[in-house]
Amino acid sequence: MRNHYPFSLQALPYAYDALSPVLGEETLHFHHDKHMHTYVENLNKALEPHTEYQCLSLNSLLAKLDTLPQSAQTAVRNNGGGVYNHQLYFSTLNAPNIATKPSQALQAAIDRDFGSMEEMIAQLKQAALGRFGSGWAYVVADKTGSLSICSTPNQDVPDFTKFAPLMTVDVWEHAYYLDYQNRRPDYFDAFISLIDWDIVSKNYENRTFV
Ligand code: MN3
Repeated sequence: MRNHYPFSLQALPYAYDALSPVLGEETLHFHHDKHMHTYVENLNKALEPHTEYQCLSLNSLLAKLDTLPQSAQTAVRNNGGGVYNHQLYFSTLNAPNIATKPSQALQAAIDRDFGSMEEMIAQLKQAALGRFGSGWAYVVADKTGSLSICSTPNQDVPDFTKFAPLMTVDVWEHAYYLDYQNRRPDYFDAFISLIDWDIVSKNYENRTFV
């Protein structure tokens, strides 16, 4: 999709029932067609009066929030972050338990920085469950290729000048309430079975910074 204003809603790369029963069709319709769509529309509204910022990529806008006109900063932070986070989230999912695994390079980094895949997932889960209220937990890579876990509140994003997110988990209740109600741990455990490690590996290989 076009990576500057006017932003458009990127279609899901799979059918609405593809992630069932882990994430049901109704969840995907609400989450993508309503929640994510609203972030796209409100990001465009926030940028509409600011023509000099309309050529910037989403990552640049989010990394340089403090250079934007003050009246647009909060709206771009919340809605631009909403667009970025949901694009990453939906793009790394695939049908439950498809046979993918990390590339050699990513697996080597996981082993070096966490000891094992199980430990990386355990630390991601801890960050996801420890996030009070709404937010996100990520696996990120820095410029040297080192991996770490981080978490943000609301629709904030990691610092793109230092970190390239490889995958993320949405812990807003709208991501799981229809399927898991208040059971965030059950959602997390099932969510992990949807991760397409081929795509996460490509995100590692192609990591970019602002
Ligand atoms: Mn969401």
